[in-house]
Amino acid sequence: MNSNAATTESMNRTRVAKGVAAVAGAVFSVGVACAALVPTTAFKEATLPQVKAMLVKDNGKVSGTTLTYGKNANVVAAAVLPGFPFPSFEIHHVKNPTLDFPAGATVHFTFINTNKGFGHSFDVTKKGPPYGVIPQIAPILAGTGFSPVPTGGKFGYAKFTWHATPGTYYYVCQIPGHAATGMFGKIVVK
Ligand SMILES: [Cu+2]
Repeated sequence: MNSNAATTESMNRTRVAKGVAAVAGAVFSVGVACAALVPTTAFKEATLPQVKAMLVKDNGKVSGTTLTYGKNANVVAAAVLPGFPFPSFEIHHVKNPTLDFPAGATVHFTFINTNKGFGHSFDVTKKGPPYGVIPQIAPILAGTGFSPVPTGGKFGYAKFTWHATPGTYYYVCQIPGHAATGMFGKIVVK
């Protein structure tokens, strides 16, 4: 190897190293930006049979793409069930349904990430669409924050309770790009 070749080799290595550092920096800053946006809820792990048992606990009544609940509401949301488009939420096997609650309802949300290889969040806000690629939603009124990515036959789920006061709200996924490409739904309380 002559000295010119050695210099070129060294420059190439530097370029590759800089490229890797830039990508790592971008991923890191997206992570930090998102972490600052969301509350945290402890996710627990469930097996597939446990997930299936949780999914049937939803007590909404389906009418088209709307689910109507009573004063003691159990909402069980999943992302993303087999057969549904990525990214989306499913509740009572309906894609991104509108959720109707009576004023004063106590809403017990369960969110399950069934989407192998991907993280999601289920967060409630008054901010409606359109959403940016980095949604930058504040304030979040209630929610799960980011879920773990399912691995080894275990799926992350989290629960939280929300007291419904009259108004229009939205549930959204705060993972960059997800709300912007349709991973959200409407909540109506009256
Ligand atoms: Cu998502």
